[in-house]
Amino acid sequence: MPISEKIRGKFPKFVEIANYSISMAFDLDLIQSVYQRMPERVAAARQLLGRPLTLTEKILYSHLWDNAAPQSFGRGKDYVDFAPDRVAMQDATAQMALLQFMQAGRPKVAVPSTVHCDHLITAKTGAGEDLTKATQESAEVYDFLASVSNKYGIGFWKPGAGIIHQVVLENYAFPGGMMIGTDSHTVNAGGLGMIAIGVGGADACDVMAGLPWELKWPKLIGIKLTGKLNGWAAPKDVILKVAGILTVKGGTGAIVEYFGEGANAMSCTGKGTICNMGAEIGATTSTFGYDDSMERYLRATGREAIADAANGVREHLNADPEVYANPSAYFDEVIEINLSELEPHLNGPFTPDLATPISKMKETAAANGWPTKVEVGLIGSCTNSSYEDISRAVSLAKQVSQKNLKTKAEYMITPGSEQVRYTIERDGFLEVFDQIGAKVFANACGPCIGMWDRMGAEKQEKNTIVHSFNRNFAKRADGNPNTYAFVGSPELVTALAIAGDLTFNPLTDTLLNENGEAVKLDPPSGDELPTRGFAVEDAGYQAPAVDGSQVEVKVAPNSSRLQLLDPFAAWEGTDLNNLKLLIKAKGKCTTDHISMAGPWLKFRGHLDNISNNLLIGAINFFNEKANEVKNQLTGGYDTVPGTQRAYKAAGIGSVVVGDENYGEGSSREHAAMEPRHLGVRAVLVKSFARIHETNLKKQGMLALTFADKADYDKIQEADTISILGLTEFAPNKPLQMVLNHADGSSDTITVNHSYNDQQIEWFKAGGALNIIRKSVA
Ligand code: MIC
Ligand code: SF4
Repeated sequence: MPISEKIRGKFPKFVEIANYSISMAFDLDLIQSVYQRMPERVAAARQLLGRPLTLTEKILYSHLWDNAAPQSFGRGKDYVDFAPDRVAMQDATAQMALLQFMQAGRPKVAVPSTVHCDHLITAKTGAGEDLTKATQESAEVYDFLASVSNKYGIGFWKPGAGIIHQVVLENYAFPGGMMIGTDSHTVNAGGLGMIAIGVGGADACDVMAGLPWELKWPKLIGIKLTGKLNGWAAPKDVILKVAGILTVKGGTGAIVEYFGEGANAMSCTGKGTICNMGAEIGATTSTFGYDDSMERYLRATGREAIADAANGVREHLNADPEVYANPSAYFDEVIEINLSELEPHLNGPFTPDLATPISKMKETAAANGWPTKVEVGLIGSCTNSSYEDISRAVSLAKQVSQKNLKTKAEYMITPGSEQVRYTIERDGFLEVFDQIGAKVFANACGPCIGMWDRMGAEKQEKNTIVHSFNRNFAKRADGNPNTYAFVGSPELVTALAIAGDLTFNPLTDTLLNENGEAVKLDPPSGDELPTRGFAVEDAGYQAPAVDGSQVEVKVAPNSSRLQLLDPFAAWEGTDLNNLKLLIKAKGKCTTDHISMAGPWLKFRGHLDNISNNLLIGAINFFNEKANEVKNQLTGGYDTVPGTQRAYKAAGIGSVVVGDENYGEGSSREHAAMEPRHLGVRAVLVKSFARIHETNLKKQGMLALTFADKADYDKIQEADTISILGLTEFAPNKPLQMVLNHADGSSDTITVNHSYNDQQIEWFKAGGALNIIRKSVA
């Protein structure tokens, strides 16, 4: 079998096959029209504000929904309507987004949109077999997505074609554009100078239905990169360092704009890596100004016409020079990083912002008792699978035989797209990886999203892995809570896999080779872009029907994977009384805790079935256990979904209480729809992550925050709760919550919200979709 077939497998055939070649640029007309209107809009905004503009402001002002009324918007205050240029969805979130879109009653999507099948492929034996298995297992879901795409004019990327963000960067992202995507790492397209933002499916549904998209006008963080990356330092280390500085909450409500000589000296795909992982600091998105690296990347990926068009408006695709000269006058916060001095970092375990420079790993790991034997090194994912990343990793893999070394850890690769995979195979890189015993998985998320059938993971042994992905929350990759996952650049991950040791510092340390000699690894080197150009035989794209009106979308009524949606009930028009506390979650509660991925991904199109994972990862404050809460009806303890289903059956609503940055992580709206479906009425926390807060609002839930964070301590295990003030629910007007404790005492606390008038309408209607549905009917 040729290596490519072993590695890639065959693309399954769907409804209709259209040819795709890499010399084709999608949506050139759209891009040209964005560029055409940009100079005028930028000039108008500059005049309005009476000062030079950042790049972010230029892109935002060029994409206002009703351009007639630009104002000086309050950063972090004003909600503003935008008209994004396009929408991207991945299979795990597209199912819910499209189930909602089908209810909107529109014949076709209003803006160019795509679906990418990447999240549902389990990595086990290798790409070929894994892909075949996934297409069998998820045939129903893929058929659904393919036929909905075909019907509504959505471009469809088949399983195995690649990971959404890599495919978007290669095909759709363009400097100065604005897009939204149903995945938090949509921000990856900032590497090509876009404002690209992760959203829940309901937001995508609005934009595809031709409605405006709302965002709070962001604060702006400027990051000036001086110097030049060299030696072992990689673009990944920039964002690992930034995450260490800003933490998982530091970017909340902000757009991060990178600039400086260091930015210009970096590859476009490296910029993509930095923007991608900006999701891990909670940033709304990150972006870079248009430069030569982006032009080179556009040309290399067959988009010469877009590069030419962008060159025509180059000045508008960067901030005004005054901004770069005096950034602190224009950004709310400015951080400066000297790339010449940047050290490789490893972030983790269990959180992406715990940054340790590699030179400090020995002492830090010892002080914390982290296991230092590296069991597996994994490279790739949407974050780090560019040609440059792979070629630099290969330069290290080659040294294994050259220096008579032996790779100590297992080593795995998930290429980001078929185009990258095909090209790296052609250039002999896969063969080099093969020689060090690497396993090449399908062009898909795989281990990054817990779709990793890792042998022995069920034994839950304490162990360490290193990867070049972006998230490392507990259990994320292999379901084992005792896997310590560290995030690093593909180069460092490769070096650590060769060494088998987390504390190996390739800058200073040596390895003992098979002859017993101490050898040093040479620093990585590689090509930014393939010198022979990219190539691909079949990229895995399928264009939609020109007229999809006759296409039928089938959902079997007894399916366990797909379920058509019923509208949620509207608000009853009164205050809410007699609500039970479902859980008071302690500490970190990410979307992985609220609606776990991995084995649950298969239910992403079936709301009732996936609701059985509601909050099963959250830690109950009162007993420090996961998935064990007091059922106030029986007085006993039960699982979270079990308890909530009992409340639902009894017609009793409930409240979920959480800590800081609740809902951090993914864009998955299941984390909001599940509690809504099961009858939770309010989520009360110390603070929210942006996408999750919006998702809750969209689904007609109450997303509330403690006016006084110390009131978290007043919540008791068997509380019965009332929410007062809803009949006068208004922007900036807090609500009251009465906590009736089991001992007969009570506390009344003030709770804040960030609902604007429109969002209050969503709440009243029982969800935003009920409003769109009404406007169509
Ligand atoms: C992730 O990285 O967590 C995911 C899986 O890509 C999610 C989307 C999802 O939950 O489906 C994301 O980041 O939004
Ligand atoms: Fe897929 Fe991981 Fe990227 Fe999310 S972060 S899109 S799971 S590769």
